[in-house]
Amino acid sequence: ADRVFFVGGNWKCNGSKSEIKTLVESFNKDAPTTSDVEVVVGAPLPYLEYTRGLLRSDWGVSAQNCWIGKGGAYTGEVTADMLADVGTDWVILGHSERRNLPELKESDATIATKTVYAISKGVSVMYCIGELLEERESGQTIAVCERQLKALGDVIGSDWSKIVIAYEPVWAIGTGKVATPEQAEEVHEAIRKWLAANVSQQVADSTRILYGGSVSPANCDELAKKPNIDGFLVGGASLKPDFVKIVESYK
Ligand code: G2H
Repeated sequence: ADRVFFVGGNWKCNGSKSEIKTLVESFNKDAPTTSDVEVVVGAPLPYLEYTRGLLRSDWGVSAQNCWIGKGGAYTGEVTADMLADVGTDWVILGHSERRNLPELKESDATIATKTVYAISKGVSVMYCIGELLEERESGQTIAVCERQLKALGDVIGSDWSKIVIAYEPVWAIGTGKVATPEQAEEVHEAIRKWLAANVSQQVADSTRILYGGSVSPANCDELAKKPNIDGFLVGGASLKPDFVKIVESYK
């Protein structure tokens, strides 16, 4: 399949203007210029426009959340319209931290609604799914991922061209406990089968499925060899200059 390798950085709630400047300058200098990998960095909202202004033009900028629809009396929220207006190409939606933190607890339906609205405004979406440790241990991994995919499938229709799927097993996030290439590949293959059976073969063949959860320069090459792993969503390791090594795992 001719899926362009994709690497997303998710800075989460970290950074300052001076730290972003130093980091972005190293990315601009050290990373290869090639159409063989698509790279996007996810900055906190106050820094989106600042990051866009500094970052090399062949890399995209992503937000990490947005409101479910158009603007209005929603104190503290930010719309996809606003993201697009300040040059944000992508948004990460359904990250496990937003699904599971007790203060946030976003539902499958909320995340799916956000996704459809963001796409309608021209903002592409990294749609995150993945199981909790207890769900893996009770044999529910695939069922949980399918439930999270179905929430989107129910509302999005047949065009998935502005979506990449990020499979992030929650037990592997920020824990240093990366899924083995075999564990990740098994779920990625199931996701692609789900797309073929429930959307279309064309969408199954063309949609990038990323792995996320403790991806590092040391483990990315083995994961990237798997046929259904089309890239990564990288948290902690995207805050360091050697994120470039993960970008280079497309090779
Ligand atoms: C998973 C990932 C980035 P980390 O949340 O989305 O974070 O690479 O730090 O596990």
